Amino acid sequence: MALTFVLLGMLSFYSSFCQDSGTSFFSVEGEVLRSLNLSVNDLHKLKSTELKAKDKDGTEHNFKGVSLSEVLDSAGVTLGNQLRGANLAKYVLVQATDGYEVVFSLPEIDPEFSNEQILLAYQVDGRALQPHDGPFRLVVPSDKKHARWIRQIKTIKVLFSKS
Ligand SMILES: Nc1nc2c(c(=O)[nH]1)N[C@H]1C(S)=C(S)[C@@H](COP(=O)(O)O)O[C@H]1N2
Ligand SMILES: [Mo]
Repeated sequence: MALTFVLLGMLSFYSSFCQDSGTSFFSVEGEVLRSLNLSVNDLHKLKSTELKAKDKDGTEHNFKGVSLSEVLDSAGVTLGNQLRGANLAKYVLVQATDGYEVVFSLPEIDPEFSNEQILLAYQVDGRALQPHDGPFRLVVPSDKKHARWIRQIKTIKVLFSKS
């Protein structure tokens, strides 16, 4: 009996750990040098970042992922010394599977402009994000509201604003 519980526990841990780690992708596209399709396994190859932040209920969690600037950098987005002139009119549209969308400007993502951390998280408290939240979600600790903590990220588009 006890063994059954232990085995079931191990199985559920294993499946949550492995869940979608290589089969779910989000894309980075638009004004990029290289369009990317990234899985959790691909993110493991980029520099990881961990930070503590409070969720909407005020509970602190340890989030692990890759900073959004690193992800955009790997697609060749104009950050750093390229973020000037006309490139300052680009914005980042993040889209989720449920149709939810949020935008960021490039300067608020770029560490040369801003000290704010925007994390593309794939783990919370040492576990893969659950389907309701993940596999990929933004964590934006500097926002006082959680509306841009977009869950179930499907696409990240870099676009030129046109007026
Ligand atoms: N994909 C997606 N992400 C989303 C939302 C949504 O409707 N869809 N709602 C946002 C809003 S308004 C808030 S307040 C937070 C809520 O985070 P929670 O689900 O962890 O409480 O998620 C944000 N991320
Ligand atoms: Mo919200």
